[in-house]
Formats: sequence, C-alpha cells, structure tokens
Amino acid sequence: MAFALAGVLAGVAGVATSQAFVWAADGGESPLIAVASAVRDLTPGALAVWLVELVGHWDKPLLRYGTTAGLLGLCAWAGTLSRRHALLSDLVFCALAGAGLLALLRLPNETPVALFSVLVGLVTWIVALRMLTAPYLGAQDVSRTRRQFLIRSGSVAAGAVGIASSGWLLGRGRRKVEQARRLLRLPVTRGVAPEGADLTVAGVARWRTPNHRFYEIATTLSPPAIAPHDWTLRVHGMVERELSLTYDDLLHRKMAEGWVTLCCVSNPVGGNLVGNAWWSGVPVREILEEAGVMPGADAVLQSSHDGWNCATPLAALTDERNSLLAIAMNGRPLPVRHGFPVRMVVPGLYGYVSATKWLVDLEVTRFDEVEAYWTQRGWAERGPVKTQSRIDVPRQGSRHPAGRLAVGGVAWAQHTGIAKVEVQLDGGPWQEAILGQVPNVDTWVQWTAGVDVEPGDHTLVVRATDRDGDTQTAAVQDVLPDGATGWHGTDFVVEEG
Ligand SMILES: Nc1nc2c(c(=O)[nH]1)N[C@H]1C(S)=C(S)[C@@H](COP(=O)(O)O)O[C@H]1N2
Ligand SMILES: [Mo]
Repeated sequence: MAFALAGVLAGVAGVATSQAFVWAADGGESPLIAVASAVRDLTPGALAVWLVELVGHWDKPLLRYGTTAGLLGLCAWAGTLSRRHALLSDLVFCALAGAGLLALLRLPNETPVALFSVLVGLVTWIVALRMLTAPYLGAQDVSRTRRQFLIRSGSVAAGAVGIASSGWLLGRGRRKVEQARRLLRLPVTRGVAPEGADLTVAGVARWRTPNHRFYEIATTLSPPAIAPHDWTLRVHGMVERELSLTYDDLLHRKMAEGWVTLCCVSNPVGGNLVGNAWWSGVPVREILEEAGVMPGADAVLQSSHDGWNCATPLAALTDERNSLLAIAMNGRPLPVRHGFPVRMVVPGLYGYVSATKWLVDLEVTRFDEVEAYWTQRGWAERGPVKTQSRIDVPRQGSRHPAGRLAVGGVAWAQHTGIAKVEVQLDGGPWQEAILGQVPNVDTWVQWTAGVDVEPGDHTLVVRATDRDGDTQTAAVQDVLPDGATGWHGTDFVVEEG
C-alpha cells in the first residue's frame, strides 16, 4: 500500500515539475495534454461518438482527468514494482515518458521545451520514488519507518505544489502577452491564394503554410514575451535622424502585405525548413528613408530582444522588394514563436541573415564593421537563397500501384522566380512538370507531373530552373556555410498489379 502511494506521489511530482517547466519556459503544449489528445484521436470513431453522446460536453474534462487518473494508476503500479526492484519502476516510468514523447511528436507544433519537459518529469519520477521508498527498503523499526515515510511524502507533496505554483507564476507574464495578442484587431487582411496555386495533388505541401505548421528556428529556448505596448524599435547608426518607433506608430501607417516564402539555410536538400505565408506590416524601406541613411553604409545590423542578431545587406531593405517589418502572418498577429510583436521578412534571403524575430533594434552600418550571431559561427556573411526543388510525392520508401502515378512537390528561387521544373524517372529523359500559379517571384511554386511506372524499384529526381535561366546545380553541398545544393531524389516501390 505504501509503495503504491509512493508511486502516485512520485507521479504527481513528475507531472508538477514538467508542467511547471512548460509554464515557465514557453506556455506551449504539455505532455499530459498531448497524451490526452492522442487518446482522443486513437479512440475508434464509433466508440468516440458513443462516448461523446453519453457524456455530452463533459468529454473534454473527462478526457483530461481520465488520462491523468490512468497515468497515476500506472505510477501506483510502478510504485508496487519498486518493492521488488527499483529498476522495474524506472522501466515503467521510461515507458510512460516514451509515450509522452510520442504523443508530443505527433502534434504539429511540438516544441523543444515540451520535449525537454518530459525529461524533467521522468527524472522527478525516478528520484521522488527512490526518496519515498527508501525508508521501507532498509526497514528496521516499523513506527520509525512509517514516520519517515510520512515526512518524506509530505515534503514531496509540498515540493510538487511549490514548484507547480512557481511555474504558474513565472508564466504569468507570458500568458498576459498571449492574451493581449489574441485580443489584437489589426488592420490587415488574410490574403487570398491565387487561383491554381494549389494543384491539389494529395501529399504535396499546401501552398499557404498554416501558422501552426510553419517551421520554427530560434536559438533561444524560451521565446521572449513582449507586450505590444512595451515594444519599441530603435533605428540608429549611420543615419541622419535616430528613430524610436512604437507598435502604435506602426499601426498608424499604411500596411503593406504580400506573399513571401521563407526558408532556412540549414534546410537540407528535400527538407522541410521552408514555408509560405501572407505577411502584413510596414515596408522597412520607408522607415530607413525617414531615418536618412548616410553614404557609405552597406549593412543593417538587426537585433532581437533575446540577444540574437544578423546583418542584412542594406540594399535588400531599401530596393523595390517587399521587405517588411511584419506584424501579422496569414492575417493573424504574429504567433509568439514567430516573433511577436514584430519581425523582419526579406524576400530572397535566408532567414539567418534577414528574418529577425522579436526585432527591437536596427543599426545602419557597414559589413566590415560588424559580425553577427551565425557569421561568428562559420556561416557565410551573405545568404541569398539558392534555387531548390523538393519531391513530396512519392515519399522516400513509399509503395504505389502500377500505372500512371501523379508526382508532385514544391520549388523555390525567391526574388528570382521559378521558370521550369523537370523530373527524371530512373535516369531516363527529363520530363517537364506542370507549375501552379504564383502571385510574384517571392514564393515557392507547386509542381506536378504524371509518370508511368511498372512494378519494381524506382527513383525519381527533380530539378528546377529559375527565371534567369539557371538550372539548379547537381553538385552536392552541405548546408554549411551558405545553403545546401544538389537534386532531391526519392526511391519508391511499385507493386505488382
Ligand atoms: N531572434 C531570432 N530571430 C531569428 C532566429 C533566431 O534564432 N532568433 N533564427 C533565424 C532563422 S535561422 C530563420 S530560418 C528564421 C526562421 O523563422 P521562423 O521560426 O518564423 O520560421 O528566423 C530567423 N530569425
Ligand atoms: Mo535558418
């Protein structure tokens, strides 16, 4: 009985520490909720319908409390196992943590914080259970043992409550910012994808990337929580007039909006670190004009609230392209993880030299005067996007019936545009793909083609040609120092009719 109770207490403590960690660090998804969602999604449809009819609007609390109860039940069992051997309970805890990880990974927006919180919980479970059962394992005097156990149980319970409430308090500022963000009504539109941008080939990335599916890169573990009314942007350095802009100043200007595909220099050939969104904000060109850039400047050092920085060619921020101080993404205030309240978006450059999130400072300067976060770490000073194309269908290792196969994917060459995409089956002749519509040269384009396939193993390769007439190079280069090159290929199997 004491062992089962110890298991439950350890279980509660682990949930408390991992939840406190999530609250304090980013307020994102917690493992327990992720497991509850997995339980919901994996319940057979008919059973789910019957259950929801049975319990009505109690389904959500029941799901949450049911999952918690199930978890604590398993923890109790782990506690009883530890009577035989502590390693047995460790194994159960590891399995539970594994389930939590899997549940998080199937969510579209899992975060490093959430994944790490599973580890925090696991360590708590293991340590707390050992602490609680120790008095019984060296058992001599019964009443002394019992007293020891009670003291330790009390400490673990109090510790769990203390840690959970500190986490909750630490997350308060973050929750306030999230609430302020949700209540914002911005003078922006959601953007309408051009007709024919989506070729509707099953399995190809949607032309507009929804915010919760947009790839995410940041060096900070915990995204800064900045309330719009606390935000200012300082513009200084080689300028005639220093400026200090507030969020309201931005809102009172005329908004510029546009489709831009953003991609990461660390995206391997065929990778997913690329997404396309409708961005709204203020052209940075106008701000720099007002500040009055002095002759001799050729770079702008952008700094983030979290200390990250990058240097961007001045020309990319002042030429005709749509470089924005963005406040909205797909018609919604920027998600906190994507730089709320203000970030930079520059068509044609990799994110690491241009797309500063949580932007607070612009210093007009010269490349020979500054070094930035990634250039100090061996990445190239300039980061123009390289032309790339990706196969989404067929996926690597997938199986298909013989006959005509609709293949497809995306290709991008921001600010130059894609002119042509070709595919090659098993080293045969290149075949030109059909391209989806695009509104400008700053976005990716969907492509599709039909290939006839016979039973057996096959390889499909794709390559793109940009609107300057340059075809993507086949030469394979790693992502470091300035972006990967090479053609994307996938191997797939066609089954006998
Ligand atoms: N503050 C801050 N901004 C940042 C980064 C960062 O680490 N910190 N990473 C950059 C990189 S490398 C990329 S690819 C883009 C990614 O933007 P996203 O997370 O909105 O997709 O943000 C850029 N802006
Ligand atoms: Mo990046």
